[in-house]
Amino acid sequence: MQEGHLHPISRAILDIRAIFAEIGFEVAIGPELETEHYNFDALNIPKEHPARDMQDTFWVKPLSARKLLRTHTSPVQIRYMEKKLAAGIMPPYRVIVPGKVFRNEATDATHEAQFFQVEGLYVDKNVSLAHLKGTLLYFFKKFFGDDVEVRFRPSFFPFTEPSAEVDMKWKGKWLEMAGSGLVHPNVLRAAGVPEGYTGFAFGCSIDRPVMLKYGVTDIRYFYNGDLRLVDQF
Ligand code: 2U9
Repeated sequence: MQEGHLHPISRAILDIRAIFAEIGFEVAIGPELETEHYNFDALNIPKEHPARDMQDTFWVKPLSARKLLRTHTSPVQIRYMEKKLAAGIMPPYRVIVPGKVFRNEATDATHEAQFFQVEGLYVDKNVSLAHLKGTLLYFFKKFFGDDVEVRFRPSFFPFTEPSAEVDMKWKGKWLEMAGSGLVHPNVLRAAGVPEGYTGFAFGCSIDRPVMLKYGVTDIRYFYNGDLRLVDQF
């Protein structure tokens, strides 16, 4: 008998939701068609930043409307915080946002113009890098197995300060897995969060961990509709 199967990315999103639910994170979703304000301005990304170029971002016509296909799921966390505050709900906020994102770039075995991300946000009083590191170690252990290690390398993102790349040691190799940091005060301010709160955030592709975990060698297999991929899961 022919049986239906979940797409491996859908399977992974269910797994990720369950892992974060155990530590009190809720799930938010939001639009794939975004405004320049939510995708860039509210995230402290400068007007002249190269990510805003036509070469990196799919701008939607008419260009004067300043609408685009979101390049990350971060605008959803901005919308989430605004909605909570408008309802009079103060932090703590714990939320993950899994969803599709778009980048205007050439494709190859490890790059696609569409892929999935999961981002996380925790806002509270006295949030530190220790909370961030503990949360990501917990996540990678649950997703890949108990023997993984994580390490942080200093980095830069406009929306976090300080920022760190997150590497995971898996099967003896260090792999770059995520970006992260403490939420930039400008970002919390733009969302309307009162003084006295801090937060951490991270962003991780979903495609890459799924490729690693199941040995998928080309990201494009996820999007070409060939059921020989899905039938293996
Ligand atoms: C808010 C504040 C901060 C989310 C973050 C990254 C670092 C990051 C990349 C990982 C691989 C994107 O899929 S990828 O190419 N992401 O490096 N993302 S911090 O920071 C936020 C999000 C929302 C309100």
